Amino acid sequence: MGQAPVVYGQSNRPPRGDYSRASADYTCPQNYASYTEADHDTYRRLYERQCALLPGLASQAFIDALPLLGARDRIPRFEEVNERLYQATGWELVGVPGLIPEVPFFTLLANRKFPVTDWIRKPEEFEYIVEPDIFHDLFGHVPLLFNPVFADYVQRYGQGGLKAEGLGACEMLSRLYWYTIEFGLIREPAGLRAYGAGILSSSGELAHSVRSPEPQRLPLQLERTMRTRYKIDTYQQTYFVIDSFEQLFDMTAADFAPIYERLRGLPEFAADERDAVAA
Ligand code: HBI
Ligand code: FE
Repeated sequence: MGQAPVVYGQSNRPPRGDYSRASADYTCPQNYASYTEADHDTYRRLYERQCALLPGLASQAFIDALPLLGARDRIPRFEEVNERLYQATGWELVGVPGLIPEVPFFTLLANRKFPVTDWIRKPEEFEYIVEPDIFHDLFGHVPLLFNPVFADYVQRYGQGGLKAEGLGACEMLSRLYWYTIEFGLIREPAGLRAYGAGILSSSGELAHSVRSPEPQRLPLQLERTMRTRYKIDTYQQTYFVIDSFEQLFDMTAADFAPIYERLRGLPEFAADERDAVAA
């Protein structure tokens, strides 16, 4: 079978993944034997560094679930994580060669399958990589899929995505993904914490998102969030803050079609456009 490679954003480099291995739904088996000792060592070093940064910055729900990933010194086998994950919330990880088109992506989420890129960055990319690799997907996204409420939100997001596709509203809905699942902040009893995968898997943005005075932090509000553009290759200049994962889930109960209609006629906000009221 094999699929055409997919590239997002301004990247002009060919994507890293081997899309020729992907099935019609863009999934491919995790080729565990293909990982070198250098790959396992890169995973171990990324895991170790990121773990040391979590206290006081990462959501407690994330910190509590992280050990469920299993191995810290080697790349985990997806089927081993799935034994625990499927028991916990009915989700399972599926391998993908990298970023995949919107509809296959939404379809996987709607079926409680999370696409995890199956390759890892090179040692020289330790500090930063533009495309999501296995460390971003596994370390950043998977632990919170063990949280029942968050797991239900992600499935509902996928279902919403398939509807949005039919309404030409993918861009608006992808902003909700970006400002929650990728770069969301949450107010916990101990204070402001990060729960977005893009933050949790980044060595620099974790402290920046929670502590820096530079970015604005607004309460998550469906319409403001869906109208706010984002940048993919810098720290975020706006973060949206929730009070609980239940709030996220309850928000997706609404039918978004009338919201899309209303927003279509309104101007968008730049990623750094300030609001009078901050969170
Ligand atoms: N593909 N593998 C993968 N991972 C993602 O997070 C992803 C994707 N394709 C599309 C996409 N995210 C975004 O456009 C979402 O906002 C829909
Ligand atoms: Fe991601």
